[in-house]
Amino acid sequence: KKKTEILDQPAINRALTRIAHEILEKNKGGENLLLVGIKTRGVPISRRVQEKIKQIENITVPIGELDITLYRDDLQRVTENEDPELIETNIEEDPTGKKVILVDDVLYTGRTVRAAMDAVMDIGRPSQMQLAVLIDRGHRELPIRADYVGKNTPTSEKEIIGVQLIEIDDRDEVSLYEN
Ligand code: 3GP
Ligand code: 5GP
Ligand code: MG
Repeated sequence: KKKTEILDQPAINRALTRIAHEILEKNKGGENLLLVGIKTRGVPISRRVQEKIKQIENITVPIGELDITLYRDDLQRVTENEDPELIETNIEEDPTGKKVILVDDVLYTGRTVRAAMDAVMDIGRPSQMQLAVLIDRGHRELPIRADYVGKNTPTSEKEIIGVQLIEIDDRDEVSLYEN
């Protein structure tokens, strides 16, 4: 397995700082936002963005979590006939009237994000939804795109992006793995 590093720790940090600024710019400040992290690694990413928004504008944006499990347990796509499934929702803030920003580590087919949008809309009616991802690896199967992207990383379908975050793993690193 060949490995190529895409983002190191400072690069991840800079990308998330930029995304925080872009969120504040696009939404003319941090009012009326709700960050929703998609488990597992979307959650620490959403917390980091929340912290950066706090540092920039001194506003604490509320945060929630969705657990959307993909394609059972192997990492290869078994999706041909299965979609990601909502396991658990933990969103204390009512999304109604808010601009909900979904946060995930990797955007691929878009099916996870579609499930996340459904889950949020089952709880309330956001005035708008936006999407922030650390990596967009292409291969969309739905008309979904991210509003905020850490890095666009075109991949083949056989390649896999490894995302490691210090909150979960032993370090911050994003790498491309090819067989
Ligand atoms: P995450 O929950 O932190 O996002 O899907 C479970 C985990 O497997 C994900 O972690 C993700 O990082 C990892 N993963 C790596 N490659 C793939 C892939 O191609 N598809 C899916 N669904 N997950 C992948
Ligand atoms: P999608 O539903 O868009 O196909 O896939 C998005 C979800 O699958 C993300 O939450 C992400 O965790 C996972 N995923 C898809 N491809 C990759 C990948 O190459 N690397 C990692 N780390 N996760 C991936
Ligand atoms: Mg993920």
